Amino acid sequence: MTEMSEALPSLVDALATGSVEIVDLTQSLSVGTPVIRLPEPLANTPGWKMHEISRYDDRGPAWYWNWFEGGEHVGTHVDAPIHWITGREREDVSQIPPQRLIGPAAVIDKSAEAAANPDYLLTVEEIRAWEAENTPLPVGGWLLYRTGWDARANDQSAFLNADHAGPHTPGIDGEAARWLAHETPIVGVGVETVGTDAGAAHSFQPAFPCHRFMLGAGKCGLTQLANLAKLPPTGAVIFVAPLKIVKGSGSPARVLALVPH
Ligand code: 23J
Ligand code: MN
Repeated sequence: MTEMSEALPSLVDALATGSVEIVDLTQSLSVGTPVIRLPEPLANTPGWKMHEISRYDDRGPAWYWNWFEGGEHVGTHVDAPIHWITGREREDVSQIPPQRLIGPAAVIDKSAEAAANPDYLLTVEEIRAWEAENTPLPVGGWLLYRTGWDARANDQSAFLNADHAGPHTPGIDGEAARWLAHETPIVGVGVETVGTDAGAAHSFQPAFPCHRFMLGAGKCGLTQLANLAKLPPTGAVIFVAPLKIVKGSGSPARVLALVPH
């Protein structure tokens, strides 16, 4: 063979020397993992559950294994286009082209704003300002929206932050969701919260705009991310690995970032 790309040997070397670091963007998956709560009369997802099959005992003397149950949308997970009615003719989670699951990350940090206002909504103007300071949103990339909400990820009540009026968690405004879906070359949006839409998005016009526009445009959602604070605004590459569930609307995922030092 001739002229083989040196990109992978360079990457292997960079990983060995530590000039590229691996950051785990995945929250731990356990019975304590927070899950979304939709209001009555809507149906809700079960959380994560594990059942022991055997543990070096009568049921299996030399091996430990479990079986699990849980919703597709539990913990750090991918929303496939087919999850929303606007994407109903589009890909299920097994059909998402793998090329879309590895790409450059654009990280926008609004943790100070979200700390001051839990209903904070990201706007087109702010994403434009981020682009002016950094680089245009990348082709085939993922916009990762940091809000500081990952600090609440081990506490269902703090994570959902609900009162009598419903949940209060940060999100993306309707115009920004429409713009990201139709006028930028990104393939997905990732967040630290329980869903890609704000807690109050059930009352937006239209409702759940991030789901509606992004999934309708064949793009993906990615939720409950951890460690976004360890990423630079540009320069990281993420690997998004949902289970290849046939007809799945989404899946828990392992999400890793390669970060240059
Ligand atoms: C169903 C209905 C509304 C929402 C969601 C699911 C999610 O957040 C999800 O995990 O896709 S907002
Ligand atoms: Mn979801």
